[in-house]
Amino acid sequence: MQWKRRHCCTNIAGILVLLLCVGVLLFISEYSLLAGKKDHQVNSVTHTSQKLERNHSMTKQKILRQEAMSPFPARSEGNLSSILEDSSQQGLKNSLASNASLSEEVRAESILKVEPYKYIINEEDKCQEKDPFLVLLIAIEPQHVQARDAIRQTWGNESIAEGVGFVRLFLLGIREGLTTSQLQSSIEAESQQYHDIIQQNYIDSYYNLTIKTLMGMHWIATYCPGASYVMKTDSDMFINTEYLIQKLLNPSLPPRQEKRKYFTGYLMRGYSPNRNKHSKWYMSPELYPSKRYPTFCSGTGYVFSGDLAELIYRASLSIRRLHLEDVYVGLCLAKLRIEPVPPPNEFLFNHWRVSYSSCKYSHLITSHGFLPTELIKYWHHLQTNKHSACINVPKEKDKVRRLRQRKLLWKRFMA
Ligand SMILES: *[C@@H]1O[C@H](CO)[C@@H](O)[C@H](O)[C@H]1NC(C)=O
Ligand SMILES: *[C@@H]1O[C@H](CO)[C@@H](O)[C@H](O)[C@H]1NC(C)=O
Ligand SMILES: *[C@@H]1O[C@H](CO)[C@@H](O)[C@H](O)[C@H]1NC(C)=O
Ligand SMILES: *[C@@H]1O[C@H](CO)[C@@H](O)[C@H](O)[C@H]1NC(C)=O
Ligand SMILES: CC(=O)N[C@H]1CO[C@H](CO)[C@@H](O)[C@@H]1O
Repeated sequence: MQWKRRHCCTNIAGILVLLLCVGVLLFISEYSLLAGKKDHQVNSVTHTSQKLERNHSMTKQKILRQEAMSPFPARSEGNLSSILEDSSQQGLKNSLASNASLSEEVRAESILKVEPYKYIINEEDKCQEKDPFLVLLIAIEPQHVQARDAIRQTWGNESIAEGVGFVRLFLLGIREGLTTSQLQSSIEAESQQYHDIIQQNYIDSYYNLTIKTLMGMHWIATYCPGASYVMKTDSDMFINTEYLIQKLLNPSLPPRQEKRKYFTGYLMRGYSPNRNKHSKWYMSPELYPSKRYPTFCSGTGYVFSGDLAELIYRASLSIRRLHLEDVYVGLCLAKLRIEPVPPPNEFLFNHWRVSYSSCKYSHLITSHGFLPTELIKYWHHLQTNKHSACINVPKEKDKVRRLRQRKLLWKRFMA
């Protein structure tokens, strides 16, 4: 009797569980069908592109390596190029606006194809052993040896984040002039000593900075595609690399939580092209007819996830080259429909010089306009004071206030 009842009850319970399962299954399939329909287009594109980005297989690296050697970069690689082409129509509307027709873009691309810049100095094996967490790409003119030395001693010192994989690379073109060969041989000696220089054979000038940035993107995509993050910056910057690595990027997160298609820095939103011919930032209406630039990040220092290097480089193959490097990267991002994200707070990235205090400098990432000697001085001050950098700040404020009050009292008393 008891056995029977229990048996029948378990039977009923079993049936109920079964029904519940069927119901849940039906619900899930219905839901995913609906969701699938709604986001179908978006999903299929982002999904394939993500898959491609994560696949840093040897074959892909080989293709890119061949590209670095051959004068004509291989164009089609799986579906990445078709994705770019798909988005080009939309990207064009967003960024280049009316006058830059597709045929013009194709022309620009063919120009790029026939003028590849060969590596004169390269560090092909920099990432062979281990994928670095952060690669610093530092734009610098060949003759600025002192600045390179200051950076090696300060924010570019690889022992700042030895365990996590931190790579420093200086980006160089070549210099024209009488002393060229002498300079070149000293650069080669420097490269032998530090192994932190890459150089291509374009003339190193302000107007060629975009080429320099693209060299960096190409290098990451070709020789270091597994880098988690990349920062592109300049030689006259103060970079708090420790804060950048530990606080903004955080190497202790598991790889799955690392950011993808991430781009941040000092955001320049809604800027119009400068039409004053005497300005350093002049942009001719012929080159860029549109009234506004897409959102871009100041070239003084921007940070992005490693997956973007290849995407930006490939997007650049079909975007007419503009000399304003940061605007240009913004155009590539617009074409890829990737929006730069604001940093967690507005004080982190500065494209001007922030007045020095160890408290302020222990909580920022970039500050602009430093001579090599200043860099060394402030860096060492920050290193010795960073652990107690902000302790005395409120006290100092109090002191100033008390002094002011005393002065006021004194003035009243005297009056
Ligand atoms: C990566 O690419 C290789 C060859 O292109 C392929 O065999 C492999 O399945 C791909 N892996 C993933 C995860 O897509
Ligand atoms: C980098 O930092 C380490 C440790 O602080 C120091 O020993 C080394 O000399 C520094 N490297 C340079 C080039 O200054
Ligand atoms: C940029 O580099 C190329 C290649 O060396 C050179 O032909 C061109 O004149 C340079 N442009 C400027 C503005 O320096
Ligand atoms: C594009 O710009 C050129 C001058 O650079 C001009 O002659 C032409 O009419 C413009 N085309 C359109 C569609 O605005
Ligand atoms: C090489 C490769 O994977 N090509 C595929 C790209 O995507 C289209 C559909 O969009 C497929 O048909 C191709 O096979």
